[in-house]
Amino acid sequence: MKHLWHAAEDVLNANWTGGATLPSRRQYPHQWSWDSAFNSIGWARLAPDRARTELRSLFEGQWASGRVPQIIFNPDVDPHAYFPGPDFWRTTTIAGAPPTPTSGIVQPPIHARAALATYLADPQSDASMDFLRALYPRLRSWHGYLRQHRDIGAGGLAAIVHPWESGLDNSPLWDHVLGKRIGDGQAEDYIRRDLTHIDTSHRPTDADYRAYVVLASHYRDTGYRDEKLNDHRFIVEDPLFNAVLLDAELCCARIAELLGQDPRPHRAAARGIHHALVTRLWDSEANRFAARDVRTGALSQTPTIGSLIPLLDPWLTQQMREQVLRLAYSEEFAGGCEYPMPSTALRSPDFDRYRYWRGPTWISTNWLMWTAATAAGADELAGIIARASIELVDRAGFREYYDPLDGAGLGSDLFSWTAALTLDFLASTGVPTDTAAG
Ligand code: 9WN
Repeated sequence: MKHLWHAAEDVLNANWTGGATLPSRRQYPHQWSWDSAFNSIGWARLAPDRARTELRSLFEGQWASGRVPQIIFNPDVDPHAYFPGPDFWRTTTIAGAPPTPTSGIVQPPIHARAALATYLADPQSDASMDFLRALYPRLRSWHGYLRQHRDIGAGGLAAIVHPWESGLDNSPLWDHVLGKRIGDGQAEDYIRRDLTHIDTSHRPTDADYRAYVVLASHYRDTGYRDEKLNDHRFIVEDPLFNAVLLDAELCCARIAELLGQDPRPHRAAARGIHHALVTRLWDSEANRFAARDVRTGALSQTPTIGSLIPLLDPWLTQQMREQVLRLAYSEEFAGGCEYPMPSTALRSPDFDRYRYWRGPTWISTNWLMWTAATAAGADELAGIIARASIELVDRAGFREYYDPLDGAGLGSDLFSWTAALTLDFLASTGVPTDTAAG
């Protein structure tokens, strides 16, 4: 059996196109935004030049407004291999969008953290410094887009306007908003391509998928206009997205220092997000972070992995940090299953051990939670998460997600970010790679 490290390397190599890494060759044959960031964190451990190429190619798809799209379409792939494809989004007709077709929505801004990791993997080389210098203004404009154009609720947070923008697409967090505003709304004709290779019970229901299509086509038809509250049926301030943005600003502060530039605007931006996060998204009755429906101000009721990721915020009060950790260790998450961290609380009526983002454990959110726990000094939790992640991959291969109860692999296989982040877990935790069998 191959060693885990080499097996992960094989997955990344197999999904590498020469300029980017496909999340999975069959299910997701294009370049995805936050996948690219996670993948570059893995490439940084193997071949920093590929990590640089990955992030550079992603930012070639950036719009003039600073928007970094969720998908950069691969021109060599049949445009109907994935739905919604380039014909659906029609971005090349939008002023300021690149000539390469992209989607029109975004994903969580992990990129500054990925850029920093990429630089730090090879800090002595000119190529690495050139990379950082070239990417920094693009990162600034990306965060600027989110902070200015996406502060639709005018409270200092970046709102998402589609569940796919959360990265946790089918989370129960969105059920309430989708049900209320979309209901049985009519969608244009489409064929779901996401069920071709995956068990339907692991993917979103048809009703959820229809709601996604209704929302996306509406956003497209308004020309991807952001600011007007009434343009949107779905506007949510999500704790994971904003905690990641806060962290990204702090990473930019570090990047600015490395480049001899002023880090203070980034720290001030991070502070502002911190303030908004704790005043708008902390549910003081439930003692956890929640997503906020900007239209009504209502906070989401289901505890999810997103309730915990704001542990990334270094300025949380002691009381908030303790409450987050209590929930993380509880029977709802790490304390209630063999293979944490489940994406939805185990005792919630919304928990589904198989269905995408409604229960399964993902290596991407585990990596974020491990990063947050490590930064918060919660070493025991960080250790639990790292061990569970490595064990899952070791037992079930590089799957898209896993059953948190028995560790079975679900969704696509040979999945890139699972391989990439496994490399980072192995390298950071010092697990001997020659004993971890893959
Ligand atoms: C839509 C590529 C992406 C991830 C998302 C994950 C899934 C797409 C889909 O796959 O979403 O973006 O078709 O289901 O939810 O986080 O970036 O891996």
